[in-house]
Amino acid sequence: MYIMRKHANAAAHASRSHAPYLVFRDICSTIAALCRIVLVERNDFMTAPIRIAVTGGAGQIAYSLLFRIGNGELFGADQPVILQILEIPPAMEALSGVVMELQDSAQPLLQNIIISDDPRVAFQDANWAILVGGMPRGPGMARSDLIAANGPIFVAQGKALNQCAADDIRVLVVANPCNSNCLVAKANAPDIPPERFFAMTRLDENRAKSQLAQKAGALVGDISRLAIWGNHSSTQFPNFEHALINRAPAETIIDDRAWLENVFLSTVQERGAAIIRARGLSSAASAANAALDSIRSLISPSQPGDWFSAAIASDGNPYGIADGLIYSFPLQNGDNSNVEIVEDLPISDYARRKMRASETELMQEREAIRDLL
Ligand code: NAX
Repeated sequence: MYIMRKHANAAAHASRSHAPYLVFRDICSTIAALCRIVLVERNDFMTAPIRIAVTGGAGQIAYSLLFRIGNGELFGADQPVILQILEIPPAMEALSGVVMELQDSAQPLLQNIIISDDPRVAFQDANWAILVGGMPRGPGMARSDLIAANGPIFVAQGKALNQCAADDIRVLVVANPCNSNCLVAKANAPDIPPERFFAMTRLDENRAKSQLAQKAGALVGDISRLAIWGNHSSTQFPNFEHALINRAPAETIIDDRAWLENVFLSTVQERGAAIIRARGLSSAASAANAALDSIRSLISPSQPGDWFSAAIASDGNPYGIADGLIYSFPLQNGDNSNVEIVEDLPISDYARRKMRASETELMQEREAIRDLL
């Protein structure tokens, strides 16, 4: 009896002495469950950020571009980004004002903003570099002078990319002359695979689509297969011969070859100058828009049967354009961001002459920067 009572007392004592522990355990497991819910809900924001270096951050294109990257337009609404912005010392104060505005935009995806006048800082671990900064073309400055003035900038930036960028770095050159600047950057970054370098001709493509759509009374979304061939300059060739309007050959809808060869071509080729005349400033919002379009096309599969334009290394291209240039071609993107030139397109004698004229110009530009390659 004593023994039984002793056991009963011991059991009662034991359950009494465990009670605080059990309560504590329940509280802990509830907290753990709540933490798990919070962590799952925050999972999107735990994705590693993409680092995007943008040069020329105090300039007018960047003023549109940076904010659109920060709000998720480029890499999506769940992808955090870090902006790494490069400027030259005289423009750092202006850049600090842009940074204040980026901060004041309170964009949840924009995790950090790094600014520097040293390309090695701005390109550190960058996954993308959008090279917008460069010396502008001054009054009376020949194109060859501009090429010579900008070349050294892209030597330094190519070397810094080679040294500091992330293994998956991809580079879009916007600053003019963008094809040759891209060639210089690529040549000075020997450890980065050449197929990671692009120069922007997407603004020309967008301009060309808009002109065709207006002439045909169609929507820009109805225009497909319209690529820019060659240089981002007045020798560029917006090849209307492959273009479709609502899936029909453009020439069957716009039955006016003289308009296509003359008005259309020169309007697209001279559009930048027309905007400067009208606005007193060069294209900025449309250029930033085209940079976003370019990168989106480079990171996502192309629409079946359609293509887009960017200038890439011409080495081994299927259209007989000389190797060793950065030349704009129609491109398609496969499932794994595997960007390739569209092959087997018919090239008329007329198109061949236009393609050759732009190739010749690019070879002349290359001669002007031979010592930087
Ligand atoms: P801005 O003159 O407004 O801005 C250029 C910025 O680059 C300036 O803030 C300047 O301080 C900075 N900069 C100069 N040298 C630099 C360097 N070494 N490192 C970093 N930053 C440097 O020009 P914006 O209107 O923004 O145009 C920028 C470039 O885009 C120009 O070269 C322009 O010709 C070119 N464009 C290219 C287009 C294309 O389709 N590929 C179209 C639009 C534009 O014309």
